[in-house]
Amino acid sequence: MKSTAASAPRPFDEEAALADIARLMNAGAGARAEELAWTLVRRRNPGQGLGKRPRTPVERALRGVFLSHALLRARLFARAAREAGRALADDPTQADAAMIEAAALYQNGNWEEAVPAARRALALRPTLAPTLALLLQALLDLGRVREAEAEARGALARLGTDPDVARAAAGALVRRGHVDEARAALERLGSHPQRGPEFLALAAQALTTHGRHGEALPLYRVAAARAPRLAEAHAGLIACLHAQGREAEATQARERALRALPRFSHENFDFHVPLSLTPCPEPTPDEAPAPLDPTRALLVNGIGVLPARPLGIAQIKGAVEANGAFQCALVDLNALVYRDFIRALRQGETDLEFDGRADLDDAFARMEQLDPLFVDPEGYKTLAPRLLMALSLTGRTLQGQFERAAQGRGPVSWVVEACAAHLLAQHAAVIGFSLTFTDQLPFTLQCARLVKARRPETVVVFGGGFFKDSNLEGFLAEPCVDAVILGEGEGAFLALLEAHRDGRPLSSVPGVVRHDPDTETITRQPNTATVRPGDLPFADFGDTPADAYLTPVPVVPILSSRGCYWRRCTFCNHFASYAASYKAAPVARVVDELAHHVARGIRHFTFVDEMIPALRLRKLSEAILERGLDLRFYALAKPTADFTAETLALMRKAGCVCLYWGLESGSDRVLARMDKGNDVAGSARTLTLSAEAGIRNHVFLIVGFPGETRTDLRATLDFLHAHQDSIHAAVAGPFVLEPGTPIHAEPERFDIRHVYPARALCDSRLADYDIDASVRERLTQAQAARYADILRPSFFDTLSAYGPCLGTPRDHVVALYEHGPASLPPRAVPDPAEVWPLLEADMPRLSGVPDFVLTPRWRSTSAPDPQSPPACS
Ligand code: B12
Ligand code: SF4
Repeated sequence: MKSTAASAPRPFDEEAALADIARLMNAGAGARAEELAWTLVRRRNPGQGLGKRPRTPVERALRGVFLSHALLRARLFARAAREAGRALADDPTQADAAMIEAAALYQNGNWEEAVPAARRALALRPTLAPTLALLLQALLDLGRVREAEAEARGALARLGTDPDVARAAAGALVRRGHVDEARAALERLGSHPQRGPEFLALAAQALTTHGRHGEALPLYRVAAARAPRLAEAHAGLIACLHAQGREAEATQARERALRALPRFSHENFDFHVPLSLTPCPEPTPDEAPAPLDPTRALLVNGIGVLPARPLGIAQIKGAVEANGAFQCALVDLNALVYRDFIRALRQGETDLEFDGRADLDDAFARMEQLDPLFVDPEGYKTLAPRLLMALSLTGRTLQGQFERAAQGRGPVSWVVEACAAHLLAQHAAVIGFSLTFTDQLPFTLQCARLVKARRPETVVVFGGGFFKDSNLEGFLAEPCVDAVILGEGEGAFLALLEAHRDGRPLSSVPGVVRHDPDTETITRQPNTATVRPGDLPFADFGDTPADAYLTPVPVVPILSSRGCYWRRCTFCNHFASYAASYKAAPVARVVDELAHHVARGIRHFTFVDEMIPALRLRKLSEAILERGLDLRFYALAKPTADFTAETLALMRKAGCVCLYWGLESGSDRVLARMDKGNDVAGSARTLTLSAEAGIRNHVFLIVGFPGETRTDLRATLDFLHAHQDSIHAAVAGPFVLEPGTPIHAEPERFDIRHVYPARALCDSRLADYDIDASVRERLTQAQAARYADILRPSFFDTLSAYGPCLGTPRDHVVALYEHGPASLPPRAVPDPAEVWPLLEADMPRLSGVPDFVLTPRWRSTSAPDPQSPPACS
């Protein structure tokens, strides 16, 4: 008998075929790709009499849809857009091709061109909700807000009963602050037979963007009652109850959610923590709110992932208050909220229970007391992961909430609500939000929106290293943004406060970039208020909470120079921060600042200059010693040959316990391509001398620099192994292609065949790239990421006697190296030959810092829930 299994035709795999088409196109086998695409067309359209080849322009256009779709999925955006454009030339009525063209243009960063393409697609098929969403996003990101609003309103008027269209249009109106309009459009769909509850939850979410949690609550209640498995409704309900301080009810709501969705708490982590922020008293309807004080400003550091003393705003506070006319308070919300979360976790003050809470509390207590176990390498290896667990639990909880809200998938968190109330309670006329890290963006924007919604007369300004002069239009057009200040803030922020006090337009202030809503244009003032580091008042950390930075001793960052003296490394854009200049404060002035902090009880410092050259470190050390200051510090440096034994000995004597060296690679070929300015032999000499002087050497390394081969990588491992006695930790990560770097400007010079640009709000995202793989040994971007992941735990981390967590937070290093043992215990650094085969092994992604699988348990309540409506399905 014939086996039916053997004869049964294999099911056609469309997904695989699309991937094959992209691969063939990429390999230059266009004719075969076209054949395969035509096969797909024929399979999708049986019985239509389609021949072996497309015969008419309409048929060619159909084939073009599959070709361009395959390219879009393979992230070959420019080619996808071209292919879709060709299909449209063959058949101008081909809506799918128009949709793909718009998506590809948008993804490729061609936002301006994506707009007419999306309009063309929508003219062909008005119900293309993803294309409408893309059109609105592109218009908003380009700052063309009036057009965006008109498109959204037009779509609602024409197709407001189409759930997907309504969702896209209402999302744009929410972003523009038209909350009531969006709510009305969404609530209208609340009676939709299947998706009604989803729309009630969306209407509620819109209300929370303006802090109207009280009004959102009943909508969430109805949504959760009608659709008990709708996680967004439960999450929203809990967040609103938290925002109103109704903790017992929030606990009951969570219990209901958990009954309906057993994995609810894993995916919507939200536990309540008593925050020590000042609440802002709600004015009664007939009571006028207290007037804002025009001589008072706040400088706010938004919530991100790791508390560290915010130097930028401390510098601005020092400079503004030295002027005498204004009071400028620092509010490090990141530190304050982390501190409250961690305290609550340690003391069990939350409704969350998890294994190892006692160990966690013990680890923090030992850190705070500089316990011998904490500074001992073996002890640190046990305690640090517990500290990190608290950080990770807090960070993931908060970021998860902020990101869900940013993506329109959840309510604005009660934490944002509490932070905004804390800021408003201070009645400052101007609030300056600082952004250093990308991960601060979701929180900062949500918080600023709430502030502006409650007190529209507050001037809300943004600044910080995150902002570049590109893709700013959409951010500036946000209703909550009065201005962005680009570049150094000391002089510019003071000038802005003066302009506001004197009633002058903000657009006249140096460094200010603004969106004019009437003309929809951007006005820019060059930042002429730049500063000479030597003339600046000292950074003022007076308002920062002493106990919130997770270090056993207070550690203060110092910036002795701005920019980089070298400015040549081809992978780097740091030097662009200060208009590509290098400004160094006189050594005496830097030591004055150190002495100023020492007089206030600080002995531990981190020099956060991009790089300090050897001669300057020598002079700084001499001056510290002359002044008789007893301190400890680390700094960043380049392992050049001018670090002599004498210089390094002086540095050690002056308190330098650790240097972070930009070693980058153990291959001279790679170092030359980086234009690093030093070679492997010279680096080895410098590291040896530094270790002999008693300084601990931490090296930064890049895995997969474009054009780096496996041989080069192996040379790096061999170098580290051979010099392990003088290397005390290695911080290694895969190469990232950053806009603004020489490699990004000239990729082909670095064997990069194709860059996939990505444009994002305010900033360019890191770009993906393809390496020219004509040399087989070259590492691709994916290999670099994988190799870095494998080598971190198996090799790089073994160089640290304190284990993989050393450096998170990095400020630990100065205290550990001061109080830890004078000689470190031996480490087991494996022979590179042993770890090399791991690179080929088929293993899951690994991470050096342990990841925590949390098994939260919630305390339950037996109290009845008076507000709960009867559940119905
Ligand atoms: C010191 C530093 C750190 C410190 C802490 C910094 C801090 N304050 O929190 C430590 C060591 C902890 C650190 C860690 C990391 N860092 Co770091 N770090 C820096 C560094 C070298 C200097 C920052 C600094 O203090 N500069 C000095 C101050 C005076 O300048 P400033 O902050 O820009 O402030 C001035 C202006 O911007 C402006 N300004 C600032 N705020 C405001 C507000 C208003 C209203 C106004 C008007 C003006 C204004 O005025 C200020 C004075 O002139 C920068 C590189 C750089 N050149 O910026 C990278 C940098 C910020 N770090 C970076 C990264 C990637 C990291 C890490 C993720 C690295 C890693 N893989 O572990 C970690 C994680 C940190 C985290 N997410 O929590 C990236 C950030 C990229 C991004 N967009 O997110 C940077 C830009 C370096 C880079 N190009 O790669 N970092
Ligand atoms: S990597 Fe360091 S030394 Fe090189 S240009 Fe950048 S900041 Fe300067």
